[in-house]
Amino acid sequence: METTQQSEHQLHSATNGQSTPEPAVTIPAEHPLKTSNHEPLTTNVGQPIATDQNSLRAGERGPTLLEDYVLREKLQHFDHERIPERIVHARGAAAHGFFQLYDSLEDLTTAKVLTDTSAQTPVFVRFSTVAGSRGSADTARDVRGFAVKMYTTEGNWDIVGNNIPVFFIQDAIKFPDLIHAAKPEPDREIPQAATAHDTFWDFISLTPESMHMVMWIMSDRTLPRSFGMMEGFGVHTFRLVNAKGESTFVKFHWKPLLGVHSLVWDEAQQIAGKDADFHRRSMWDSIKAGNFLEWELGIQTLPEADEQKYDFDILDATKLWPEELLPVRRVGKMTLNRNPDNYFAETEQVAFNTTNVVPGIDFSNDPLLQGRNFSYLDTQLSRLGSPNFTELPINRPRCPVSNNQRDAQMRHTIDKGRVSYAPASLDGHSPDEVTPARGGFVSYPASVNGPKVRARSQSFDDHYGQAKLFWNSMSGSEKEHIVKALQFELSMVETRTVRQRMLKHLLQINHVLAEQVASALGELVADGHNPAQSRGTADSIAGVHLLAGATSETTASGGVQQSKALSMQDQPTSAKGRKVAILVANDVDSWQVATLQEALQRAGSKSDLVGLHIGRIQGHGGTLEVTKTLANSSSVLYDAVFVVGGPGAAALQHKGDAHVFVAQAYKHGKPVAATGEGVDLLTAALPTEAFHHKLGVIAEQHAAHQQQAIKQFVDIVGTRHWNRPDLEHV
Ligand code: HDD
Repeated sequence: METTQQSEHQLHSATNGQSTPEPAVTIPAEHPLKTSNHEPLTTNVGQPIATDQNSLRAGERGPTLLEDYVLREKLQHFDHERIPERIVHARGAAAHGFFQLYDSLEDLTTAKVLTDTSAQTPVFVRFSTVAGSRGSADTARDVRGFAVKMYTTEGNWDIVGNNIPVFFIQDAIKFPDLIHAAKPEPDREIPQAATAHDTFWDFISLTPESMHMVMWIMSDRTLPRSFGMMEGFGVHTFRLVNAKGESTFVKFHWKPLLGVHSLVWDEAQQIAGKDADFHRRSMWDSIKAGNFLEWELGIQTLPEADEQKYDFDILDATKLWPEELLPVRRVGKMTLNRNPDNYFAETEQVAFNTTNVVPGIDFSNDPLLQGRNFSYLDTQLSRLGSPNFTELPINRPRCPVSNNQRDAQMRHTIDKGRVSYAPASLDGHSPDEVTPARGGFVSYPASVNGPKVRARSQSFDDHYGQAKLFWNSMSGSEKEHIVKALQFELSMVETRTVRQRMLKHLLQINHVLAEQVASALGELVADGHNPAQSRGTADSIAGVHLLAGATSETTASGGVQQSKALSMQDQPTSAKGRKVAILVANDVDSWQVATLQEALQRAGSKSDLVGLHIGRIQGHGGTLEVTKTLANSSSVLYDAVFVVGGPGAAALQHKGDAHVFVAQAYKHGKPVAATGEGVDLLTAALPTEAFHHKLGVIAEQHAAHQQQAIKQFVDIVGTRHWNRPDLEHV
């Protein structure tokens, strides 16, 4: 039976032609839910089906009959199950939740969602990668989409953002070129979900405006640890408009309460093979376990009068507003607390649109935004097949909808009456326009004048200034990761002139950066030094120091030379939302396993017992339930590793897979701990320096101190240790 809060039909009677108009049936607050537990099996028109195991045929060994409408209906429906995947952001995962405002922003806007602190606004948020197909891996190096749909009382408000605050291009007319260059190359359909190929870097190296974005995508920001550990950005400058009709420019931010954290490239590549669903699984599991994902909504505001105040143009989507100039004010919190019921109906069919704004929120003239304002509706029409896609449960506003739009494919609403036009005087007449005083949307009356030109303002011309700001703001190890990412990506480019063109751009951003990248490409940078000889990267620690000191004078940044907000170095860390591998074997200390698991659970971490086989094993002091094996998991799927002591732990020392497990965790900067006999595995698998420096490696042989070791470990579960020596030799 259908469990539904929806009435039989959606009936609109505002245009009712009968003498007594019937009240409009309000749109259901939620979507119809259907479960199929022990219900009678039927055809799509409700005829009970007696057998679904065999088609209708002439004789048991004879041909299938055309008459078999049950077979035909089932196959026909199946044959049409797919819809076109999104041209970009095809791979995504989503969750439901709500937004709650802290303080009213009525001095800035009339939008009820930003003025009513008592309202809990339902939200649906979809995270995505950009370039890969629907079946590609979650951990590809890529920008992440961060699309928020708020079902406000004044209509749907979508912030269709990314986890990076700037974009590749300044004008939407370049978007198809950018995406064609990034997607698999058209003759060979290679590579999938990767920018490390010729066409991407060819386009980028010929598009200097992309250089700021290039620094972001080559940083660890494109390797998020989880969706809940990413920032979100509306990217463009929007407007807030208050009751007096005054406009304030605004940028929207989502700040994760868990802090911003990332994987490393080697790890991300391995995860793509070990668990291509790493991010969606992590979000699903967290929400299911009651560890909800939380962000604060932040706003940066700029008075209309200050539009031209800075040396960057606020209409240029390749520029951010440094938080040192315009601080982020946190105004509310979004919580994702419910997994979707059905991937296709919700996550696949959700349709975001940058034009979905509410009264009190308006657009700026950012040419990228203006183009997007055309593209999203257009794409939904081909993706979802009909202008009635707004009637799909996931897209339907939770406030009344009423207008004279009619018909088209798959119309669900049954509009009653004779009137579907305005003005109309027949009884029932058209829905009334809403005056601004009663909350009707009016566009901010910005003055516009100028000749019609296909040209960009000179104020968009600085392409390197904020790339330098981003570079300067990175810690030494963050810079090292950028260098390595560029070395990797450009070394995959087959065409030498493209690689060389990119080096010229990098040279404009920072000399040391360009030299270090050039060293991996066998190139000399412009001044003729052989970088491989002059500034080798063989000693990683020395390389990090060198990079930390390498800065460039910024421009287009309001004078800001370095911005703390751009680095992930000092982000809050905790065990919350993390996952720990506990390596076990027969006869390990069961009491210690239980103590550790409890401590981790209290701290908000999930843990798996990883052993030589799944199922029950006999621990020292009790049985243990092992859920993962060294063969079916890997340290890359965890944030930290603990090897539990006890007489049986010695067995792990002789397992190659166990060595690889802890050695890789060490290489990726993760906390590694062992107690009692478990320490032998660390001694065998890790370099001797690992213990001397105590850099996130806890080795506690004495039974009396094991409690203390567990506490220390839980405290650092969420921390990566980038300054470990000798990583290249692990
Ligand atoms: Fe876009 C999808 C974010 C520029 C055209 N975009 C899409 C999604 C996100 C973004 C998060 C996925 C929404 C979902 O989960 O369904 N896009 C951005 C950001 C941009 C941006 C932050 C720059 C600031 N996009 C952009 C431009 C254009 C598009 C300049 C075209 C002129 N984007 C699309 C699209 C998509 C899309 C083709 C594909 C699927 C969809 O819209 O629904 O229309």
